Amino acid sequence: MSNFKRTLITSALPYANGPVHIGHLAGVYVPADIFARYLRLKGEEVLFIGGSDEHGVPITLKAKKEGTTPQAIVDKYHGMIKDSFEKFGISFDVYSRTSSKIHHETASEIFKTLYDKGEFVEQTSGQFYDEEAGQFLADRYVTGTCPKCGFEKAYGDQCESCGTSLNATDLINPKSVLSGNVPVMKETKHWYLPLDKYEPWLKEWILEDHKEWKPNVYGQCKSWIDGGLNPRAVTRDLDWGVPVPIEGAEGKVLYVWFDAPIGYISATKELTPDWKKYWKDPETRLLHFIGKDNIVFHCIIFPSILKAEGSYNLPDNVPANEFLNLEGDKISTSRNWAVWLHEYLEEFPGKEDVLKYTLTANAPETKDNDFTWKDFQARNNSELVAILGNFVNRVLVLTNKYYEGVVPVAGKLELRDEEALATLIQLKSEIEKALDTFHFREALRLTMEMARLGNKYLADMEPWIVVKTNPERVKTVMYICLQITANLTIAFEPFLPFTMNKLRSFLNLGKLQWSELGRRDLLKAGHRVNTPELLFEKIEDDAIQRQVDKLLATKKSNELEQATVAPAKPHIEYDDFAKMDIRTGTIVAAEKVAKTMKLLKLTINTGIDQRTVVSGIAEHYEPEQIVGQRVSILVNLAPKNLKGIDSQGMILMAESKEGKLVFVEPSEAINDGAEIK
Ligand code: B3M
Ligand code: ZN
Repeated sequence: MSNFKRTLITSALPYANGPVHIGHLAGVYVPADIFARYLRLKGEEVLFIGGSDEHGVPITLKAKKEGTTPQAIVDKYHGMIKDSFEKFGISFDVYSRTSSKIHHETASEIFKTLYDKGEFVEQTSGQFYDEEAGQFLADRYVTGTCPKCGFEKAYGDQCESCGTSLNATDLINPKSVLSGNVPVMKETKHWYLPLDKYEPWLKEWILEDHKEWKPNVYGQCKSWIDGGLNPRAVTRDLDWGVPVPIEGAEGKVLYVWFDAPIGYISATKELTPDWKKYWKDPETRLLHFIGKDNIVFHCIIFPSILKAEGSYNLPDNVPANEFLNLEGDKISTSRNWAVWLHEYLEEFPGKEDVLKYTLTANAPETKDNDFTWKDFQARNNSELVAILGNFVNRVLVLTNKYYEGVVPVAGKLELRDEEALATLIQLKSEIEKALDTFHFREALRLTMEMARLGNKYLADMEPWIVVKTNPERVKTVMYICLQITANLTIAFEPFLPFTMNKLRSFLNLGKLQWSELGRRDLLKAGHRVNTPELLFEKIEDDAIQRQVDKLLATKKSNELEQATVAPAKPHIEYDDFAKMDIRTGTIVAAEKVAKTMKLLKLTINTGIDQRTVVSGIAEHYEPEQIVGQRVSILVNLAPKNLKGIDSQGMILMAESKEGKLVFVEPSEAINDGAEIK
């Protein structure tokens, strides 16, 4: 970290309108936590900042939907998110929230400074307004058809189907979410940050000076900048948020993306009176851990705000991740397609580190990745249990068995011993290199190599055999194994903190520093270790099946919900309708049509006559089941020959949500032959 004295790590502030899921964890919190723990282990000065993002339209909409206040919504989810992060072991130095007083003050102050410096452009423009609700319709308060892809439920700020970012006025057939009415246009004044003005500076600062940023981050920035930047409104007509702190702005609040990143500053203020050191001393390195959908806000908009303000540090790096999918499908809160952290913690108690491990081993660092329960099970059973757990367990069991738990004195080292110890040092430098450049997957893989090395060394040395002929040699072997084990407590500490705590207690060892990694004397001869328990438990098939079943049930219920009513067909004239002769009737006989799956031959009493109709309902009804069934029948449909049978008409069927065809049944009071008109 060359020129820096300390590091300030921020992690995206999750919206407090729902719980946190594995996508959030893999994208942001797990890597940020690993990095924070790593730096602490190195003895560096570091702060790790988190908090809830409690403003924005999704929160007000959720409150409306649940018939409560936005404050009640954020109180509920902030508490829930904070609690599950804590139990999961995300080691924030502070977890704050943007509805706090200190945040309102900080955000207002920064807005005011920019306003006073004349950094904003004031502009009056037409915005959608709901006359019935008496309210301007910001962002997600308007839905309509996406002009790009035709998706009918696009929001006023974005189409979730094709990802295009939109203005409400771009939508086709816009509708107010509040009343369902077509909104009207009304003039309103807002303040804009003229991003175009920052373009030359951004070009230099990012495209020239930060070529080392991850390709996905750099690439997104480049395409935004190359596409040309436009002034961006930083205020909204809304009654939930930080009030715009100037006269003539009543009923307006700061745009959530103006205030949310300032939340990092407020949280630091909440934590320490020394906050300026972390934000204004150029010797502090600022890092933003985020997901890819937040790149533009953290790399372009927030830095422009800070630049305009003038006294803050800019991020040195923004190691954003791509997205994690779940069992091949995009994670979605609204479709409940997610593994929720609070549920995981309840269903897999004591297995926090297993999830961290899986999410890191499979982290979406360079491309979107998939989480599957099968992979989760395999990572646990064939890596954590079979490699790390197995090695540690064998070493401790043998130490107890041969030496009553006392670390033996090593004899002269052989080449194999020296090689193993040298590999530790080699791996250490590779792990450091990976961690320093935010390659957490690779860092974890290399760390696991250390455990593999121990496993292999132990298997090759076969102390359980050698002990019979050369017990002196076994002392050396076990000494080396114990040193490798002690080294693992350091190397795995950033990744598996709960487990390493446990391992240290088995070893009777305090927490060591990163600088001690690679040493061959972490456990001195004569030191006593404890009898071990298992470090990891096998995860059985039924536990995995329960999770898979849970997702299947979600999928099923989504499908049912999504089977929406088909849209109305275009208008027809009455005369078109009047041409149809639809009657009430009764099925008097039914039989299968030979050599077909779908067709039944029905004899129907239409009141006019008895006639034959071939109908495609054989997959839904057995013939004997429907004799006597009342039906509606179109009697003047031109006859048609189907499989050699003359079909004279068509019975009307309706399709249920589940896809079953059901009869359109006239009421009992009506005789066969009545006209339906
Ligand atoms: N709450 C968006 C998100 O959760 C937003 C992040 C704010 S970071 C300052 O994706
Ligand atoms: Zn679209």
